[in-house]
Amino acid sequence: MVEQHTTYCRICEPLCGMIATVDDGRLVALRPDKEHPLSSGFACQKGIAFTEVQNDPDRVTTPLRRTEAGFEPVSWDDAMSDIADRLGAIVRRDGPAAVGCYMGNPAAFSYAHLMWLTMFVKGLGGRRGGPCHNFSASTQDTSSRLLASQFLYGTPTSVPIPDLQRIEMLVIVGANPVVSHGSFLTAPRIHDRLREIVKDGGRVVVIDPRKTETATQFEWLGIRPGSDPYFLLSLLHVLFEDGLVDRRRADRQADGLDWLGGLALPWSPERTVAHTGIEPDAVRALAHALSRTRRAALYGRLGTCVGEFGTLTSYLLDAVNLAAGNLDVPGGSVFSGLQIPGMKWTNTALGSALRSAYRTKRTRVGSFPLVTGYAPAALMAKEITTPGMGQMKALFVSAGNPVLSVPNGNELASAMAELELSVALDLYVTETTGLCDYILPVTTMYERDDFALTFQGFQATAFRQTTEAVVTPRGDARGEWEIFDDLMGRLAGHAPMFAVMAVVRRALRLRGKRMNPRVLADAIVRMSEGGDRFGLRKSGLTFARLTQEHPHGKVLSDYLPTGVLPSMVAYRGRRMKLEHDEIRREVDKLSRDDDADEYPMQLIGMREPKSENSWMHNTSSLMRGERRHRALMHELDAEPLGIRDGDRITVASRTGEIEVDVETTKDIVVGVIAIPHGWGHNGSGTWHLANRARGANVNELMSSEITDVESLSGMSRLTGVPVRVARAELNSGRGPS
Ligand SMILES: Nc1nc2c(c(=O)[nH]1)N[C@H]1C(S)=C(S)[C@@H](COP(=O)(O)OP(=O)(O)OC[C@H]3O[C@@H](n4cnc5c(=O)[nH]c(N)nc54)[C@H](O)[C@@H]3O)O[C@H]1N2
Ligand SMILES: Nc1nc2c(c(=O)[nH]1)N[C@H]1C(S)=C(S)[C@@H](COP(=O)(O)OP(=O)(O)OC[C@H]3O[C@@H](n4cnc5c(=O)[nH]c(N)nc54)[C@H](O)[C@@H]3O)O[C@H]1N2
Ligand code: SF4
Ligand SMILES: [Mo]
Repeated sequence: MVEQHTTYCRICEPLCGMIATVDDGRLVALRPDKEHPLSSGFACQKGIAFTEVQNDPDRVTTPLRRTEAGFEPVSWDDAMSDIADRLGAIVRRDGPAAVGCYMGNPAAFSYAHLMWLTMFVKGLGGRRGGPCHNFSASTQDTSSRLLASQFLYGTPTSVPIPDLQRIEMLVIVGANPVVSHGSFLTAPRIHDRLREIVKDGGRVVVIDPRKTETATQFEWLGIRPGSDPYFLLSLLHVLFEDGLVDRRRADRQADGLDWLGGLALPWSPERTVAHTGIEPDAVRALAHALSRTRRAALYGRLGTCVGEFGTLTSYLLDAVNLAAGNLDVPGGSVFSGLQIPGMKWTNTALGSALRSAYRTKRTRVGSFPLVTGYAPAALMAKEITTPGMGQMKALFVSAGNPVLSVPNGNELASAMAELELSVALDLYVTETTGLCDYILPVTTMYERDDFALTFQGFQATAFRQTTEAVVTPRGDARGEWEIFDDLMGRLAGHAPMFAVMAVVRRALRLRGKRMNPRVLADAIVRMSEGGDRFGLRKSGLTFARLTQEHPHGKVLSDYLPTGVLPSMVAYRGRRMKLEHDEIRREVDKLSRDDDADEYPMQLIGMREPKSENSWMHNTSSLMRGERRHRALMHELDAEPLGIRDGDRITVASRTGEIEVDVETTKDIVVGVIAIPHGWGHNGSGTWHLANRARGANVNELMSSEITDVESLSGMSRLTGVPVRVARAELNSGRGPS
């Protein structure tokens, strides 16, 4: 029997509406949902191609145990009891501090996964030797942004986004939404929305070292990688010097405005052009336009987060928005979110707890603070190999491929061999999961119900959608939350919280009920904007009512709220705090210069329309035409090195060296080379198409040295990395492969 189910895609952040065709319980096709109020008939090729992931013969659909002869299928009970026994023994012997978890990007799209994995990590607790090691993709992605918010607003959960509905001038710094479809900004059809800004007489300006797919369509200012703090300090300099700061408004919103002005004072555009490559006139014109345009905002994303000064850069983006009078005003940089009554107090309590944890808790290796509880994943290998109390002996990797996504993947791959227990929850045998003792098969997004909790704070239009599973799990696949729930039950003797949960679980079972994360997600929907407030509002929303009565989702209001800054600030007095010694110290570090002789070029990343980080290279419709991994460099850099379009090149950094094909172009700043991450399928995984395409792991060039990890947020440095480029044959004697 063929059925059509309304649902939504959870590969990336716009969460486009999808219609799933299910034939006899099997997903056979996906097509964009025309009735979705925001994506209205749009879905990208990755979203459509997910049918192939769902039915991929290479997908892991039964628990696998590694043996000397390779992986062998085992029953869930055998796998879970062995894992629980071995984990229990490690915890008894070395304490929870010998256990680590790494949560990868796809986990952010599943409320249940996120909640139960967090519970597992926190519940395991930390008596002897400190708490469980808690890693995630966020130290390759968002920690610097979140920490900047923690400094400015007192809580990492307050992250402003551009008000796309009303904006007239959008300055995009280090983001490529035409390819990424928007990040920390949930806005389906984002390309159309940017075009509309211009069609309505507005401007979109892109500040990027590469003339990206986004920059090509709008105005482009090429910038040298990693130099954004100079550029942003100069914008502030002009705003203050030229009297463009709306002081009455800014003083109402924030403390420390004079301190900020003092910070920016030395950094005139004439002084910073040598670092950024952006002409002083262009900086001045931009500062004036930002303050003059009533509805304008700066928006930064990955390129501003993963540089040497990620926290400072993110801080400065908001500081410019504030100084130019564009924060928390219609068409400016605004706050989205769930609008739960009393959120102000939750923010205050959470902010205070996280600030205190930031001050007091440090990692064992490198003594880094934790941002939203996460330690730097760049140090995962060293936490395994460094002896002493708290040395990591067991690792859980859930929805991640850190061998390809964190710095120095080779170091991590060899460190993993030293673990006593390693368990992966994944769809595939990958470069990382292939090294684990167990791979536990998990449900795909279409095999689970969902509510995109993580992304509610980034909705450019107040919007709510939930979905039920559209197919039953393939093979023996289980939801991640069920796996962690099972494990917590088996480990009830090892952690007080697990013991309490076991009692609750039993009590519920007696009443024929089950403890599950859906109850929590439902409560959030019910308490948030549009929710039924547990019966107070008769026609209000619940999780089930959303899926049944609004399967395409529901727009909750025409515009995002403004004038809400006081409730987003967790500091007493409810005003932003601009003055921070940490920020001052970062600015003081700026004048240091890199030694450019040996590694004269700078490496940046590049996302591709048909890749999703490391995990969609096994999907034939996305790999058509023998798609290859390739770097992009300027013709003017290539020529003197004897490099021509299509050549094989070596790229070397202080950390490592890779070989890759190159494409030459005029659309990149001279001195910069762009290489996509997520490639380097080396055969340790079993995805046959991905292995055939191979490519190189660009993260072999990234450093995991303590001194190269951003000291404030523990962020990996993934952009602006100094490298040396040469033609492969000339340099290594290895011919093209
Ligand atoms: N050089 C460089 N490195 C980067 C970046 C960069 O720009 N440049 N970007 C960084 C960023 S922003 C990110 S987010 C990280 C991503 O880093 P990771 O999250 O570590 O890696 P992914 O490649 O996203 O791998 C996701 C894994 O989850 C599996 N998976 C997919 N769906 C599910 C699911 O529903 N459940 C479970 N359990 N598993 C699932 C996939 O098979 C895959 O193995 O990479 C970072 N690394
Ligand atoms: N097709 C596709 N979409 C994706 C993903 C994917 O892998 N493929 N990944 C998803 C994930 S996990 C994320 S986090 C988002 C990321 O979403 P985005 O941030 O929008 O995407 P990126 O392509 O990483 O954009 C970063 C931009 O910063 C530029 N850049 C690099 N260094 C600097 C610098 O120092 N300064 C400035 N100003 N710019 C710099 C790069 O050239 C690039 O254009 O995309 C998501 N969407
Ligand atoms: S843009 Fe992202 S959410 Fe939309 S269909 Fe493509 S992968 Fe899915
Ligand atoms: Mo990401």
